[in-house]
Amino acid sequence: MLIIGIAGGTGCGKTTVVNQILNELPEGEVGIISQDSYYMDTTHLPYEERIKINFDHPRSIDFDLLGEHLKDLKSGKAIDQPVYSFVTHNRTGDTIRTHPRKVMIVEGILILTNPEIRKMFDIKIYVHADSDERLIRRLKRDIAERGRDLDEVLTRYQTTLKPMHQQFIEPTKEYADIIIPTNKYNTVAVNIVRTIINDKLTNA
Ligand code: UZR
Ligand code: MG
Repeated sequence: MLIIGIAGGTGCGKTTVVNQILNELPEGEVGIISQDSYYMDTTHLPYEERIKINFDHPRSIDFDLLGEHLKDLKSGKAIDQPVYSFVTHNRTGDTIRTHPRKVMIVEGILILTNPEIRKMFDIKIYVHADSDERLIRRLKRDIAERGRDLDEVLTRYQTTLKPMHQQFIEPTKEYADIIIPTNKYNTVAVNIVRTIINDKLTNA
């Protein structure tokens, strides 16, 4: 099994890169694990407390569970990936059965911050877009898809997203094997990644 970690700040284009890679590989050979599924269980907190959580800090992620799940997958076992709701800011209680695949992609802003998790990746990718690009994308997405308004998104960006990005996310670029620039749609870099994956798959 080949485990690929894909990190990068909010709005950098991780999801686009993941989809581009997926489209190029044989169906059924790739599985996806999203960091979102591994936000800590916050059932014990009331909603008013949950919305105050700093979701851009590494301690908001249940890396122990993610690590266990990656080990299980590596040893051929299926896992039950928790399903997360951005509306309630909590796990829904549902899970998705995720079966081991030849290639597993793990994506999320903070996934390269944890040393144990980093060790489990065969390929580490950091997706880079300029911070103004990322803010524009984040703004559009949060307004269109998550029911936030302009002021709310900008305030959160200044008070939380930007400082957490500088403190925790950007420094993990150093651990990356490959940095993909995505200020523009980037097919060349994705083709290179696909070639590496195919090469590993055929020589595995
Ligand atoms: P991407 N996030 C939420 O908005 N609500 C939650 O309940 C959990 C996470 C956001 C989080 C982070 N920050 O910036 C973003 N906030 O999801 C990461 N606030 O996701 O890489 O897709 O932008
Ligand atoms: Mg995303």
